[in-house]
Amino acid sequence: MTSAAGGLFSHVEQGPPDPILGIAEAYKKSTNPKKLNLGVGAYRTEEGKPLVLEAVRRAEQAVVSNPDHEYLPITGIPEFNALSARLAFGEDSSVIRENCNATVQALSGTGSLRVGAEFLARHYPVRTVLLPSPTWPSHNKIFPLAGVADVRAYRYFKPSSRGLDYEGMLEDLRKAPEGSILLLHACAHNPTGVDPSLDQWRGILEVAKEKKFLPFFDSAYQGFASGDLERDATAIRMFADEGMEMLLAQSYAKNMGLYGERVGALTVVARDAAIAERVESQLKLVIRPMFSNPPRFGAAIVVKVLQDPELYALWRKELKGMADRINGMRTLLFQELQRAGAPGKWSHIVEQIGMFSFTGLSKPQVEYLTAKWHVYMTLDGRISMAGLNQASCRYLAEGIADAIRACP
Ligand code: PGU
Repeated sequence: MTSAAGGLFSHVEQGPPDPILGIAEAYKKSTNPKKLNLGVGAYRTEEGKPLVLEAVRRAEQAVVSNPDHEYLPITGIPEFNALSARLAFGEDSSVIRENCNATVQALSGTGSLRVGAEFLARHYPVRTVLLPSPTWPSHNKIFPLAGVADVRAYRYFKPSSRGLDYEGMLEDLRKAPEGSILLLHACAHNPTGVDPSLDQWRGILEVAKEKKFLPFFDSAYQGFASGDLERDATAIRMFADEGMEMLLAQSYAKNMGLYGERVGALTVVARDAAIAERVESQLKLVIRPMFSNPPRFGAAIVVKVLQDPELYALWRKELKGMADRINGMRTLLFQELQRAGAPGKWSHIVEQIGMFSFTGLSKPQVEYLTAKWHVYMTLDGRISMAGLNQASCRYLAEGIADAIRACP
């Protein structure tokens, strides 16, 4: 078990780089002045800088001027939880009116998913989770590590049309075990940028009801997809209005730009308020030995922004501004790809929604782009649209055209 020469950990092998965060590390190491970081999904301004939203900046000042470093309760700031649930389900949702939700603060989207998955492993009898193919890579790790061991993929993306494989999806869902946990991206599907239409969501809801699935919504981009918070919550609200029990993981990383503050919420929607209260008591038992209680700074900022009508209005405006800039980059990249004569059809770039474009580039083409053009992106061909600006769209389009010709 141990090697005398190397010590107790000499058998430990080098782990692989993370498929997303590893790209950021590689980008940092590059010394080429032309390097372009399109890996991680983090908003950048036209100048390529991270953005602290003005609404967040003002809220932050208010938080700082009234310091409080006490422990939070295990479930976090109560107002944060109430406001987060209202943001997702809507003011007059029956879930909110009837207190059917147990909402707890957790460590951004990832931590919320993890707490939810562990709760399910303890209290939900079915250990099968259905994930879209492809999906955000961490989904594949979070569920089994939390004890939901049977991870299965359902068809989602159709390479030939670069759109939703709706028929394939429904076929796979109908074949899945009854009662499975069904993971759905609430909007702005990562990495494909392909969301179901309203009618398709209705179809998915019907199958979910037929098969008694437990939907688990991952909402990491509310407001980022369309620029409209309500619109981006359509699927969640449609399912909730049908009286579905479900889970929801919310992240404020992107829509408030609070990436590193790790602010998020997990909601379990139960049949009634009494059950929700018992669920909350069990969520505490998951959280307490995991991280005891969540951090307060970022969540205090979110409370201020959501509570203060002026800051809330400003936030909505800034959110729309970010979504609009991303959409502007879609149009521009599409035009530049045509100008550069990049082989193939590129309309999917403008049709996809949210933070990412799933370009359709192959792994060798991506590797070529990184090696020759210093463009850093995930190997599945995903690019973060927010990493682009007027000048880099042209550079990227020329690089893509070159990569496709070099590695057909
Ligand atoms: N769910 C989805 C669908 C996501 O895309 C992300 C972030 C998360 C959850 C988790 O975000 P939190 O930061 O934990 O709130 N995905 C980004 C960010 C980098 C990463 O992989 O964590 C991305 O680039 O895919």
